[in-house]
Amino acid sequence: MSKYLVTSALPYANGPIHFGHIAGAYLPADIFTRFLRQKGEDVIYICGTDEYGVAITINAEKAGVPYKDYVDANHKLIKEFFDKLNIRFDHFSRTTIPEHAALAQEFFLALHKKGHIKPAVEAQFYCVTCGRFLADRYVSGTCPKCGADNVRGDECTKCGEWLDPSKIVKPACKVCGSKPEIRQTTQYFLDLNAFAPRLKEWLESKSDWKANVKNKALSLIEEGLVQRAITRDISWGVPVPLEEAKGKVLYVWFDAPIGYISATAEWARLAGKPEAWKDWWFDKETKLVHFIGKDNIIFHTIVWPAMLLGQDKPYIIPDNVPGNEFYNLEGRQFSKSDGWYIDTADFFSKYGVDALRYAIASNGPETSDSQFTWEDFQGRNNELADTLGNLVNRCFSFMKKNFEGKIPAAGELMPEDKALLDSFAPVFDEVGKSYYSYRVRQALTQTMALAITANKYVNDTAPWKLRKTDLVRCGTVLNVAARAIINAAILLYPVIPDTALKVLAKAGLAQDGKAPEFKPYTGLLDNVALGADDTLLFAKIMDDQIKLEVEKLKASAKPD
Ligand code: B3M
Ligand code: ZN
Repeated sequence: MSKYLVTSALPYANGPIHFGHIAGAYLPADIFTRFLRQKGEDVIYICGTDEYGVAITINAEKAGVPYKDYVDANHKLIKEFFDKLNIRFDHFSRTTIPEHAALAQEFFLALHKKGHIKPAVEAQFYCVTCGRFLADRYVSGTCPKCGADNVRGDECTKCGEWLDPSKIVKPACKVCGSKPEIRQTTQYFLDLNAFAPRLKEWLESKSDWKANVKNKALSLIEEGLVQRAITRDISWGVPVPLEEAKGKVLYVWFDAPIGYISATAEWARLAGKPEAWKDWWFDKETKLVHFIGKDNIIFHTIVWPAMLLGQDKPYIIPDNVPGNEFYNLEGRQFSKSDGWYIDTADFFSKYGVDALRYAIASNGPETSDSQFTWEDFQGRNNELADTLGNLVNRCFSFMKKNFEGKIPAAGELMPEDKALLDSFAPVFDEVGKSYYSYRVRQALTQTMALAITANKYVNDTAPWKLRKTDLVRCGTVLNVAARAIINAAILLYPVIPDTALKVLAKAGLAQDGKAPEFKPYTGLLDNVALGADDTLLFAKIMDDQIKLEVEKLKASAKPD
């Protein structure tokens, strides 16, 4: 048994999140942890909202709402969205809790004491009209690295580069639009280069990482790590814990990853074991796994590990950083302000959560960008309806009608029965390997192959014909089909948990909401009473419905 501490990138408490975020950092982590629980591994899944930073202050100011009220409302909104999607954290915290600030300051001081953080005078944009330094996103312009227009000051959304806000080309104040001037201010800089050899060795030892993540991290080290300011002249954030730095706060990307630890500490405290977080963060056996989108790679593979290595306490560093590519909507980035989005309340009033989880998981941006299209969603939903849904429905309703609501006992097994039964164990092996190596798409292809085979088995053996000619054989076939259904449900649990539990309950194997063990089900099922629930698992989605959705999207879109 292994010990896993799984996290997803802390979403900014800055408005609703969308399916693109879900596909990148949340659903893959939820699937992974659900699978680990099925395997009986020791696992906790930790997340929370990232509540500081200029992305937030700008929007709160625009809305005319105090920062704290703004993040409170968004924290709630985001938490509800995760609940709706069945993303099940052990704890969902926030970076504005007091223990977070204390820990972030401790991190800063440890690095400062060792000489890894030093003050320096920096040239920074200052807006004369607004009367303030333009930290991070208060300035926008052209990316000095890739040339993309209209990028924010601290990170290029196009190439993912961590930018020095004073290096932006054609700068403009985000608030008033005027051209800022350069002024001097003292900031504190983290010397990443001091960690480069250790980071390089660590990264090179990771043979099981995704190539995109590992290569990106190594190439950043190759290019040479520059010192970066980790403090800002704004009022919203964790105060820099130095007498001489009054009025400055930590840069959000310095405090945010510490949120993984403070959230674990809060989880432990709320569970009445305030020291228990150390069993995870100080234990060399813990596998720390950070699920993120590709725009966060530098922070999780360079900055954050360096911050951990620079502490006096025995913190672990990441075991893996499964970074995903981007997930778009019909060829463009999801964007509510551009009118290019899906109204989630409306979506869930019409379509099921599991159909969405399945659609995203089977087409997730694991190795390259992918996208939600209405047509793809229809296809995936209908695929579930036609394979799993159809199989479950026709077998169980047939048993209800003809076998007094019980799974008939199996008689003598024919070669085709044995072939199907013998296929379960190898499928569990393959699918298990896929889940362990973050290949959800592959896991689903392997699982659905079993469902397709089982459907074909039922078509070929035609129990509805056997009922009139050979009732014992008919019962045997249904019994074997029921075992296939149960095994498919167990395999699909990480991706479509509610449906999987519903199927098991229909088969008379209710789990009380618990994750079914990830191993081939070998029970004989003779005369097991089926569950009472007769509802269909998935409703098919018709073409005209999809046409309407696409028209609605196009109508709400602002020009590209
Ligand atoms: N909030 C950025 C983002 O949502 C940031 C992640 C923090 S993870 C420590 O993309
Ligand atoms: Zn201005």
